[in-house]
Amino acid sequence: MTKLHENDAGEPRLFTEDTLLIATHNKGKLSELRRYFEPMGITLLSADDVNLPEPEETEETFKGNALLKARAGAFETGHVCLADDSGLAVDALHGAPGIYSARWAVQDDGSRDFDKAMERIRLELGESENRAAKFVCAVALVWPDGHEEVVEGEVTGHLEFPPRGERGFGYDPIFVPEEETRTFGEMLPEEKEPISHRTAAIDIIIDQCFR
Ligand code: ITT
Repeated sequence: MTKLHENDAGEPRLFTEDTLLIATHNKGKLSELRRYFEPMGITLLSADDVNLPEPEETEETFKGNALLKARAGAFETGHVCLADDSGLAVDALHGAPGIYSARWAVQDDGSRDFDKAMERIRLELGESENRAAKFVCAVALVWPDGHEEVVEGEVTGHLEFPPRGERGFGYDPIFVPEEETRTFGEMLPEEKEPISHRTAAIDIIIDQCFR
């Protein structure tokens, strides 16, 4: 995994509050994010706990959308807010689905079907022999007074079809990280965690703001 783009906004601010709002509506992400912060004894609130509406993701980068979500959470609730914008970038598809990873799964009735999204990737890849892909994760931390931090991490690997494994979420069943033979979907949370894009980003934020 690679940790990218250390915060570019100057001196990082330390988190000294008791409560952190994690502004995600994605249960898979939430359970992974909780694992980092629970051992620190911080009171964690989820988007559901505070009935946080889902903002429209109008930015064109992972960092932009992570900031947009974290700002919305912090300004609406008055709590320091952490948000994650992530996705799968496939080399042969010029980085798609990328920031549209969640949107590729949305069905006509608004529900999400990742079996269909994974099948779309398989179809769009066609006969291409280039199966290289990476997961990217941007994490933003925003204070109610407007101070913000944003970082990014990634994990490179390749795609395999058909999907394998019942664990994880989203595109995990088709992604095989470098130096592995199993998909993320076949790994236990404690096996995915040390190598994941989310950990790469969170490690930087923890190092900068939760020391
Ligand atoms: P929030 O915006 O509420 O956090 P979301 O699911 O809409 O939830 P994103 O817009 O960041 O989040 O979409 C990211 C999508 O990329 C997500 O729905 C997953 O399908 C996929 N994704 C991100 N990280 C992943 C991971 O670790 N494993 C598998 N799929 C992942």
